[in-house]
Amino acid sequence: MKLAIVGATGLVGTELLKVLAERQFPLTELLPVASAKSVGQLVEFRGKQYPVVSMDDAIAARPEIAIFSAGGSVSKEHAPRFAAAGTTVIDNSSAWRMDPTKKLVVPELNAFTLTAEDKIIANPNCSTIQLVVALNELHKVYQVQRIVVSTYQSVTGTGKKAVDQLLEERAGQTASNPAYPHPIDLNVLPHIDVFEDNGYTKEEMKMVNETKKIMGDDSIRVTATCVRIPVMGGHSEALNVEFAREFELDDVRAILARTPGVELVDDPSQNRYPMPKDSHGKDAVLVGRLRRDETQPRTLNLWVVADNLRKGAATNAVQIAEYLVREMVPASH
Ligand code: 2RA
Repeated sequence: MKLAIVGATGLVGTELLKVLAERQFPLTELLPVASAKSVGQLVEFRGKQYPVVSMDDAIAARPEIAIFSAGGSVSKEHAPRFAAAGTTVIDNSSAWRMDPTKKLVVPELNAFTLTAEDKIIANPNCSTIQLVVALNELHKVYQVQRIVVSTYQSVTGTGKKAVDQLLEERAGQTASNPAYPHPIDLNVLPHIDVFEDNGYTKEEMKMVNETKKIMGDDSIRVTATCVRIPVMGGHSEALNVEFAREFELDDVRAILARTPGVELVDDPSQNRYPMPKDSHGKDAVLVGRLRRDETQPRTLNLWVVADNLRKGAATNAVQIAEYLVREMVPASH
């Protein structure tokens, strides 16, 4: 099984290698792909050094699977080239997510929809993944009608430049190469990605549109406020969810406890609730602060935290690859 990682030297690419090794993904040959200037650079994987190869060489090697985390323009240009060569692409960018011909997959919810015809598979946005994992089983029982979500997103979601800005500001320096238009340390920015004509940011509209596509229900009403906070890893979200059917909190708790991918962390009497620092290195989506919204019927408040580089990106992509190998062993080339 040959596997290409396009964007192998970025934050998510590095996390992908870590997760692939941890989960003992059955690859026999790794093809790290990065920018032309990185070709030849060595990438360590399971104690072995692999040279970064060019995009063309990776395509020519005809890997069974290629996982992309290299931005939308690189994916738009090169994912179809891999697909034409017979490779199945799993893409972390937003390039294909809302394309009606492409599947947007969170394995716990909809991996079963995949077929051998799907040669470009979209990995959802990190903040969307943790939301739909948390609501998956509750939706089946009570039918989600409306979601109001406010996010508190870590700087690792932006990338290394943002991490450097936070660290420099935290050290009392002015950021040498800022990722944000304002200081991020001791501050919060209600601005993730770019603003659209409707006054929402692209990040907020990703949550609105991707959630409905993954949950397979365009009637679900979603409104989002996405905020960047000075945290080094782990996205948090406050969800207010209105259901079609009435619920009992004890039943909600029991359903969350059996929801695939969820870890219930909810005991305020012991100050136990999900926090970003507790999500680091974990693949579970941590859920807590369960309480009824007393201001309107059939509505629940909950707090959802996940490692945005892992379940929010790398692990979700690897789980899709594992599904492909398990269910549809790609033709060996
Ligand atoms: C962010 N979700 O957190 C976006 C992209 N990873 O910046």
